[in-house]
Amino acid sequence: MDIVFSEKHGLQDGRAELVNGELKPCFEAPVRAEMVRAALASHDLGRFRDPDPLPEGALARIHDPAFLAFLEGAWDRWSAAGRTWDALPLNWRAKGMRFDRAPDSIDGQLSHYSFDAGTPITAGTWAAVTSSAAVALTGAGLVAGGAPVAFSLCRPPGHHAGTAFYGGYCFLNNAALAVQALRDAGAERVALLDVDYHHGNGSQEIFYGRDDVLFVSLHGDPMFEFPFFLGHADETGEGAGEGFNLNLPLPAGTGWPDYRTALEHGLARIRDFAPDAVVVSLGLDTFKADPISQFKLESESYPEMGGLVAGLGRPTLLVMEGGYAVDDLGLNTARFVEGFRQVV
Ligand code: OKP
Ligand code: ZN
Repeated sequence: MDIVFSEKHGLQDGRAELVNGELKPCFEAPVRAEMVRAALASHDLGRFRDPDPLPEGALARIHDPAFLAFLEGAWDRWSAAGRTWDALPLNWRAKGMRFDRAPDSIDGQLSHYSFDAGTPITAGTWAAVTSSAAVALTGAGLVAGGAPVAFSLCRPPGHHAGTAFYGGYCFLNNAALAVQALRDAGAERVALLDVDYHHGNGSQEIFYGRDDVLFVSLHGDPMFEFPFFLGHADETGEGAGEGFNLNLPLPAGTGWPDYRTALEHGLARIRDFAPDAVVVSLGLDTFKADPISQFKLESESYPEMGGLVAGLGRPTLLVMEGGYAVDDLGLNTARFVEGFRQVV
């Protein structure tokens, strides 16, 4: 198995996010990817390779050009305004305020394009997120070229980023870019299975009206968990996409037996869809010791999860998303991959 990885992930190293009303060190830190890299290497789970350069126009297959231009220029505009800390937004719209035009100022645009205060833009953000996207697209190319499985060790993660918004530690939607690249390479139907603890609201928004991409997500119920405003079971798709979005929200405290039941339900829907390829948004923040999450999966759950996903028997790209219990993140990721590879 090829493992695509870039050192450039380290260029995203935000100082702080708002947690319980205090500015705290970012959970989404470079050490995460280093732990995963070390564990995949020590378990001998594949060959590491660098990403290919981003193809011209690849990001615009998913993201709005004005949003991309904003992300690319945001740090320079912020620092030109004399700010030295990370760029964070300070306010958002409520009902009755306008969505139909973007403000001109950097502060206004940070608010316009974001949905949380946990996703700092730094001097290295654009380089890191474009590198993370390249990691995903290179993995998609490997799977499109016939690999049964590939691992894109993306960081920063991507599943909260939408067509024209960032948030939840995500800027560009790596998994969605990979799905689109597989479609563009000839796959007629692609399933996107999101097992990160948080609902992949960006992925859902991107594919909500489409019947060529099935989105299936298991996550903490948005009644209690971030991102709060999307991820309910009654969101089933719209227009041509009706029936091609499956949300499986689960209660706080969910352990492996109930998780497995829900996963088997999601996998049955994917089998029924008969995709030519599968992309997995692989978050390991369902782990019992995750500091920001409330599921109770054990390390031993992950080989079984990997095996169940591999049982789909489709070419599969594994795309790294969340997981913040850094001491266990590498091992849990390696265990998922080991379980997967016992089947494939
Ligand atoms: C990104 B991914 C913690 C607040 C957390 C953002 C969570 C983003 C998770 N007190 N807010 O889905 O792992
Ligand atoms: Zn998550």
